[in-house]
Amino acid sequence: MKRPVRIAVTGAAGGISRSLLFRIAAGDMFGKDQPVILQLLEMPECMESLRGVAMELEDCAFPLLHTISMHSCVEDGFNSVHFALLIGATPRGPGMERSDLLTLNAEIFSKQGKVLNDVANRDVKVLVVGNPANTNALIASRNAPDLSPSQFTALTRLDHNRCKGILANKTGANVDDISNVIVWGNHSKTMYPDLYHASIYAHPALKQIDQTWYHEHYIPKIQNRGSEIITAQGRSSCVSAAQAIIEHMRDWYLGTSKGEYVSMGIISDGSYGITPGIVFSFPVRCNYGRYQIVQGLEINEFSRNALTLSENELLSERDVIKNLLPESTKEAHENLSICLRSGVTLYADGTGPKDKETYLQTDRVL
Ligand code: NAX
Repeated sequence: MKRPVRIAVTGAAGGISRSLLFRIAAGDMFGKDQPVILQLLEMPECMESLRGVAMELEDCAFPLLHTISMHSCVEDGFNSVHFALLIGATPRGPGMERSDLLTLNAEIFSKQGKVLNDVANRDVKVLVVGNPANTNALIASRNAPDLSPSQFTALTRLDHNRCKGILANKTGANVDDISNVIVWGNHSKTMYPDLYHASIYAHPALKQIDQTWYHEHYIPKIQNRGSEIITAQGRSSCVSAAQAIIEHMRDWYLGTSKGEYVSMGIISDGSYGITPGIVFSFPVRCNYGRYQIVQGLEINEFSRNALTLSENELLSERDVIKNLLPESTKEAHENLSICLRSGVTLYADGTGPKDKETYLQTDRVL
């Protein structure tokens, strides 16, 4: 049996976690031979509810569930973790402006970034789910100077999966027969679901579907799917979000299927002309526990306009919280060329292999 890995989950008594935790404990995220230690974090007032979740986990008697611990203190909850799933966030309340939401959450995620920097395992892989996910991931990463920016990601896999599911339903194809859909940009209504590189039964998707349907129906449907679900069921997507979190982490850790792209919110290295240093969803392939942006895709004028719209939104989000972005980490976040292309994790403090060493010349993986 392998040694257990430590997984921190914030917002552990919330809607998404109630679907997610049971699947992690069942081995769906890291494999049926990987024991897990769950370090669950909640707000102090939710600890009793979290105790209920923990008792249910215990009662499932999952063979892979090594230990559960519960914390309202981040320093304890993040101690030595290999994976951190940052799901808990302040929801948008009545009368709250988007900028208020950004600021409130920025404070939570700057603190969490600092603590991860201090107490997490040096190779920790972080996924930010709590909204606004891209900007929260940026702020956590910028507050973790000793970790590589490439260790911080944001969830856009739910949007990616929505692209596949809705396309499969429309065309009658199986989800497995659809490849290489892409979600670019922010996890917000400006995200861009791109089918220009997608295929169905190994042939270009856009030759098999009506272009008007793609532009006028499909794109807005994906962009507004979250709101549509809230309107229909009175609460946001939890089960599908949990599935997306499982797949994001599993692919990052165990690798993507051969030839397949997935969408991940990652720190931009300037690929496709996107401002370096912001957290933007790109098509990536994963291998050896790392990801690499798929390069060389043609971006037509329609796509460029869509990418720019989402990029501009992320830049304006960054402006709102810029006082919480330490200057000391700016350079590491805007020059990722070594981290992203060389196949190494180069830490911001300069430790890690140097880019001139010969074994770095591989460009297989991030
Ligand atoms: P819930 O409101 O059901 O649960 C959130 C939980 O987080 C609550 O139990 C709360 O007490 C806890 N919490 C809040 N602040 C915390 C903190 N600082 N430390 C620890 N726990 C904290 O929300 P849920 O449906 O689980 O959604 C969680 C977040 O995911 C929301 O921000 C939501 O907007 C976001 N989503 C992001 C998605 C994405 O694709 N990036 C999709 C799903 C989801 O909408």
